[in-house]
Amino acid sequence: MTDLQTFARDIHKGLSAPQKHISSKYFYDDIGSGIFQDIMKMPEYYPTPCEFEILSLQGENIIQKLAFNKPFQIVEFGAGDGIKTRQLLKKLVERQVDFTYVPIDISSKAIEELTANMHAHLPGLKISPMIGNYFSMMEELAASGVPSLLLFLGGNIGNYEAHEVNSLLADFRKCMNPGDYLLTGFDLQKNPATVRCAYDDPKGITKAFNINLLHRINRELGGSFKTNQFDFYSHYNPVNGEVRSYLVSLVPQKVHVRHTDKCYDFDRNELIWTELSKKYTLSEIEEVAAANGFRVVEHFQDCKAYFTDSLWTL
Ligand code: AVI
Repeated sequence: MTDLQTFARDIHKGLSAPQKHISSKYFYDDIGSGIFQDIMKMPEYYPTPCEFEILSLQGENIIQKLAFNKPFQIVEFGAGDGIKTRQLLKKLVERQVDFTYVPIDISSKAIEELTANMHAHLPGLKISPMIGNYFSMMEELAASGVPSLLLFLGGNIGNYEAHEVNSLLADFRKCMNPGDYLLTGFDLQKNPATVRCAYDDPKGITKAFNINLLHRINRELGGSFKTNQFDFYSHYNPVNGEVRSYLVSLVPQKVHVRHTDKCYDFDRNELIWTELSKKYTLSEIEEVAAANGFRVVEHFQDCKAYFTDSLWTL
């Protein structure tokens, strides 16, 4: 199945379900990735500066916990622009540690820019990029047998539902050997007002990020969405730590998608669920680690304790 066929199948499934939904993984076409870069620059979107602080100020402490006794690799899933990761890599390059950085990203454009950037800022870095989806790369990595630190940063794990977290971690485990490490970024529960503002910004950048899903369906699948007939709504539930985001149909309407040759009916105020952004407590993180066969080495938090990069081992 081509990527376009998979997209069409998922959209059809999501828009014909009783609770309509579109997976947040479809946010990230070139335009959506650009909007996400803008989100990361918003003053309200605290996760980016918090993780930057952790990797800049605590990079040495993280490195000290790694007990590799031969050359190793640092494999980053969903590497993006790599600016935060560079803070950690810089420390290793300065210490002349023998390692290779293996960024993996689905976007060849992102990988090209990242590689050029890393070469410019860290000329001594050995880098061996991979383009593709994580899962097809995992088998290759598992077979290499090179000691590894896996990075899954940015709080991306928060976009996975509980059962998906378990299968993601099972996949990570499959490409790890005893003594390997996994460093995962988790956004932590905090004052609910702080979380709410990060996902409901006054300039409407997060709204544009969500509306782009509809533009994307129009562009790639021949959809007939009138995007001004949809609004955006996000809600943080501080009891379970879940931000849930939705598109809201402002009028009763029918939308046709040429590629699936189907019509979808929307009631007034009907929702399309687009994203889960789960905020964790430290004890939930420990439970998730233990339930999936990992041992927590340490949580590295920013000074406000808004975010943690948690280091686990097998
Ligand atoms: C990529 N991910 C961790 C972001 C988040 O915070 O859930 C995506 C995002 N959605 C809205 N703002 C940012």
